[in-house]
Amino acid sequence: MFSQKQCDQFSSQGFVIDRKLASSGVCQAMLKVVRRSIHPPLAPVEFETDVQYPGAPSDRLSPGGDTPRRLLHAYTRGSVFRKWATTKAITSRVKQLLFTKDIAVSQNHHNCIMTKHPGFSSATLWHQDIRFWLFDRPDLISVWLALGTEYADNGGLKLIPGSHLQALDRGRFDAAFFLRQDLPENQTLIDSAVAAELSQGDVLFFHSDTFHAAGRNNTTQVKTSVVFTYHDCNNQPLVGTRSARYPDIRC
Ligand SMILES: O=C(O)CCC(=O)C(=O)O
Repeated sequence: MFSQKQCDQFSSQGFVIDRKLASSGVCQAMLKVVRRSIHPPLAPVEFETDVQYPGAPSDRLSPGGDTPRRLLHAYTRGSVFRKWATTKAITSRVKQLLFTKDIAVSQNHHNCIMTKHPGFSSATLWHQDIRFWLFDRPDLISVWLALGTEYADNGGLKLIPGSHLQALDRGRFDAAFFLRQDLPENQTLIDSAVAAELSQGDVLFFHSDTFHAAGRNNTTQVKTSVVFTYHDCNNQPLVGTRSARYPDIRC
């Protein structure tokens, strides 16, 4: 369980890191599945070219065009992922952060293995994960497990502490709901970001309203992380949206 201090940190900062929540054995078992799923990439996969974020190859035929960004549907890629997503070490913490006894893990969107490859990875601009979701309330928690070391230079996440509490006007975002970088008031916010430095087995819990971003992987090693998103069962995805496409798993 989280300590009161960790819960308070999540409330005020919008994120909290718990170190070494996943054992080396679990991480190795996941990495084994990932290695078998990359060459060739096993569907369903989101390629770097699909997102067209800064630095992504322009099309599938250009160099690096077949670089996977996300191995989708992690939950169904192996029992090690299902066990992880529903393990009490995670679900009890998410319940604490959401103040509920009844949660579900989504099988939609952030149910994936993030792979960030040297050479052809892209940068993710400043955003809130809620841009991907449509729920009764914007109150979801993403749980990010590092399967290796993560830091700014290999494309690790940066987060803006307390940004989940700020209500920004629509004009501060671009059409795709990324923070506009041409506005001085956004730059001030971005300047307050911190890097989430993670080691294998560390877990970052962050609120769907917390602004975060990540750079390209400038190293020679692939960076691999697993991410699942949870919500209170009283907070449901809107019918007919992609947030409701696949059934949630109660846990
Ligand atoms: O790894 C990245 O580039 C960022 C991923 C991210 O922010 C997301 O999937 O919401």
